[in-house]
Amino acid sequence: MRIDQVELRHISMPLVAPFETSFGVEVDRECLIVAVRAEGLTGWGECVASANPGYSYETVKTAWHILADFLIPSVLGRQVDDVPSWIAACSHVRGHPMAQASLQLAFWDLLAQWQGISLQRLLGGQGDRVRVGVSLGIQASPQALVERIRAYLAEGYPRVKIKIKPGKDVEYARTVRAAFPEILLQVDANSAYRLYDAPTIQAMDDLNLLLIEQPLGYDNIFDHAKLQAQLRTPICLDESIHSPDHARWALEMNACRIINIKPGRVGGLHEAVQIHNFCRARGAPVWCGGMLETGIGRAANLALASLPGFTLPGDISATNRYYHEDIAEPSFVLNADGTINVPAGLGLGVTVQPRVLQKVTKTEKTFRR
Ligand code: OSB
Ligand code: MG
Repeated sequence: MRIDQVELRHISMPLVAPFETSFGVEVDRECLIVAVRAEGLTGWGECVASANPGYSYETVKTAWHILADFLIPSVLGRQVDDVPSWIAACSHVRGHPMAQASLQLAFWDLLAQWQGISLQRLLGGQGDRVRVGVSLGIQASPQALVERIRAYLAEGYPRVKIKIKPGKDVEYARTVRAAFPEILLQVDANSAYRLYDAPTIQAMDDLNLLLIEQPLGYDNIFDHAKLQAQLRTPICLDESIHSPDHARWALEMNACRIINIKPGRVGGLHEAVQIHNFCRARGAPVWCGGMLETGIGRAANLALASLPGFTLPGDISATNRYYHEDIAEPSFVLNADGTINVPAGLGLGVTVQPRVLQKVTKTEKTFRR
């Protein structure tokens, strides 16, 4: 395939409700959308970098810079027929995994369409649906959190994740567990603690949590190994895993027992599959994390989460948990069995709606060869 044109857009989508984590509150989801055109086809990608560098050093503006000035010029006009060649063409850029992953996703979508198959099939996924959960932001009080969880359980979500931060942790988790003694429950600290906070983390060790996600520093695999040795509950790493090597280091160091795989955080779907394969061979469970994606990123996450090693429910909720109106159709709905269907159409299997896309676009630029 000869890459003819790339379009880059900075979009802003209003969330149905503000999403608060230990690093801040998001009211509108800002991200980048890329469209890569070749052979009369269009492949779509989403860059999950946010407006602020709270989750990752990457932001929509750093990703725009890396894409516009380095990555897009290195693929425009080129003949690229497989993922390894694409990665080789982009490998001169160090870091910036979210920028890399967005362009790589558009190429995966193109490649699947070119081959006349779904992204799920190209990735090696199986089955028509995946088990999912819901991730709740920090609420004003433990009781408010319990009520929101009650509503999501009534909708049919089979697994709940709550965000925690210092001062809104043990009491919140205990109240939720007391209200719902049987549910699949996990907590996510988004790097809000230090090793000397181990007693606070240990205070949640008897709550029968599925896992404790990223309690310590985003760049600190080492101290997670020290903390895991003091806990029965598995640690799951999110922010600390930026590449297949990080996943290997973390498991070999016993810094975690579970890995949250987000294609954007690890540089792309190719790297996500590599981490999945490595963890599966070691018997370590993985699950697909989320970044409040639009229908484009959500479709890709569903395809990825259908690989056999994704044995825990993903942070892939129904469209209406995030947005009143999405840029791609059809929207994703929760099935009665707590699953969401994996798109079966060509490529990503969703259709971008130009009218909605235009409405949410802040800036756009077209790159031609
Ligand atoms: O840490 O998993 C996280 C959203 C934005 C940034 C980081 C995280 C999250 C979520 C939301 O937990 C998951 C979702 O998309 O539903
Ligand atoms: Mg997380």
